[in-house]
Amino acid sequence: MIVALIDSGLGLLPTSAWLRKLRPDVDLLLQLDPDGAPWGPKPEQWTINRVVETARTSIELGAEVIVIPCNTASVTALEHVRAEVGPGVPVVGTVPAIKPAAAVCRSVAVWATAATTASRYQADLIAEFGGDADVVGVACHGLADSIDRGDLVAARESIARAVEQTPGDVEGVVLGCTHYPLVIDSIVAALPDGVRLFDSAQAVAAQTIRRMDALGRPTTGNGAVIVRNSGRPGALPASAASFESGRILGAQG
Ligand code: DGN
Repeated sequence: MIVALIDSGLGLLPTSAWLRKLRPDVDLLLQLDPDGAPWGPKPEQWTINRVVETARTSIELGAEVIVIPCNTASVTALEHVRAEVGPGVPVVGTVPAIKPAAAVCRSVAVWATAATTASRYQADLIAEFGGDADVVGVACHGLADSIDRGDLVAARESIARAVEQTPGDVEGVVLGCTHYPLVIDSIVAALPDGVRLFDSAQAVAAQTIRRMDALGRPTTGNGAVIVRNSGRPGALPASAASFESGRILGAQG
């Protein structure tokens, strides 16, 4: 079974690594978009068109399950993708892990792209799952883009600006953009000791497995990884190797 993962860039790696760990033989189609990235600052309709088109191509290439391991694309385009592919193809989205963070922390900052931070979807998540916690959104301008470019210096500057906007008494930071776990060491180093981090990659991978199994078809494959950069067959960008992602890429095998 081929599972397609759609993101602007390297943000799909943490989720693909978990999928690979949980189901070593599943075939993964990684759809990256270097021509269109970053998606965070793009107009909503542009992102909807891009993600729907990529989902359509993924199915033409044999994907039976679509995963959108990207918060920006999920909060913007998830329902449009579901409408496009119909009920026979499971579409698994990603949203910031506000619920688990607010369950155990009194003060939570949600780091994400400008699009996710400004979205109605995130506001609704905070209203529904924020409970008694103080939950604030912090837009991390340029961080996903720096990660895709392999520019760790610029990434650390973005992280420093995010820390400045984060309340001093914060107990939990939600990594509400799937690129951010790729610079987890820099994020941990920039935050006060003891701040807990939350991200969605493992939960999204587990939900994907449930949806695969529910199809009732064989899920075994060859453990292949097929990379397409803006629709062109290709390799993972060289920057994938240059980040604090050794554990993540290592898990991917
Ligand atoms: N990885 C995407 C997310 O989770 O929002 C960010 C995409 C981008 O290009 N900014």
